[in-house]
Amino acid sequence: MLYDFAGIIAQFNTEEGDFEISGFGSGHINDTYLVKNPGSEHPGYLLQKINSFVFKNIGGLMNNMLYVVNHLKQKISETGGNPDKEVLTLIPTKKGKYYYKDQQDNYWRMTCFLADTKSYDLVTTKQQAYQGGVAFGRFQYLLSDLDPALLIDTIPDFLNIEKRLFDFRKAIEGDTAGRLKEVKEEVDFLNSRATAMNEIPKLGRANILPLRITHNDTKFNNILLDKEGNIQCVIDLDTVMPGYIAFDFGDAIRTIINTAAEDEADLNTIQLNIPLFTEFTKGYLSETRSFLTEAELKSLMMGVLLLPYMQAVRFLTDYLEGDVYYKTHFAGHNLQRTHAQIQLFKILELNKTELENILQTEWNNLK
Ligand code: ADP
Ligand code: GN1
Ligand code: MG
Repeated sequence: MLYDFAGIIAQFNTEEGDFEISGFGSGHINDTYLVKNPGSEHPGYLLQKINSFVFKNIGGLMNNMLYVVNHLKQKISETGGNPDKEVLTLIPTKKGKYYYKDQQDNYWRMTCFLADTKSYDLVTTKQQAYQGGVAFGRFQYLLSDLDPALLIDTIPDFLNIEKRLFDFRKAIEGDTAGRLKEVKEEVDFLNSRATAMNEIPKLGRANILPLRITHNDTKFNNILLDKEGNIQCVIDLDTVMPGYIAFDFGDAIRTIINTAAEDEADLNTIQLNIPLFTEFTKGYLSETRSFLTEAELKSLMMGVLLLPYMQAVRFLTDYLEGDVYYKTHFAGHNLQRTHAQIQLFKILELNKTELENILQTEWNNLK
């Protein structure tokens, strides 16, 4: 679809210019564009069309984002960091809002483009894994004194596995795309693990795990590393809301420990890179040890199994519903993603004890 980019950009308080627009990034939800004025020293902007099928309350979402970036900027300034580089900067519209709704009901926002940074879909080095741990651990730490009650749930029950399984079962019953007959084996496998995956919500209800402000979408390409390969900025703040810290740990590990892509077709290439798990854990615990409880430490491994499992449930639900949620790039993409996540989950299950031991050792090393 073609948009009136010049008209959209003109709504925002940017520098003047004859901008060039190009598609950017590999996110599954929003449409992202780089907006650059070729004649200018200015690094440019990122323009995003926020997915309003996925996010039903965009005013509330942008309010959350403002609270979060303002809080992070203040904390980072206090500790001598550079808030312009280390935190996303929202560009206001000329009317003083942080998003613009066009005549076709598309919602747009702009942030400063962070030049000389890179996001990675696949993690290959120990430095990247360690920096990922520092990034998400520090993110939780810096937000630990922001009142969770200030934030709305931008997607209600987003990482609530009980609700995800409820939706999965509805999709199976509805079978609206007529695909259930192809995926009986996958459905049976996921159902066989459903009870075991309920630990985190149970511990939460029993007040054994505290609700904190978490990122909730910590796949590795949601951080930007600088030229030296160190963490610069955590991005993709649409899902920052109250959650359990094991969600962030588990979803980051999902993308870090896997030697293959999230949607890898050749299941034999999906293996665990355990040294990367150790590095991420070291970085993460170094930032969170001051507030993490024993119960939370124990919950981290639950998150490591839960997040790939939940991802498989979500991809298969979308496949059954006819690919309405995630961007797909070919027919059967959501099914291929499901297979890859189930495979990852199965190997994680087999290696559970070894990973638990690493977590405990790294925790003891820090004491
Ligand atoms: P999505 O929700 O679709 O994943 P993201 O907010 O993660 O959207 O942005 C998509 C990609 O754009 C990121 O993975 C990253 O590569 C890039 N990106 C996002 N924000 C910035 C920024 N401010 N500066 C540089 N690159 C960015
Ligand atoms: C989506 O937006 P993106 O691509 O960073 C999704 C995450 C999934 C992820 C799987 C709002 O993240 O929950 O874990 O795809 N975001 C939303 O790759 O649903
Ligand atoms: Mg993203």
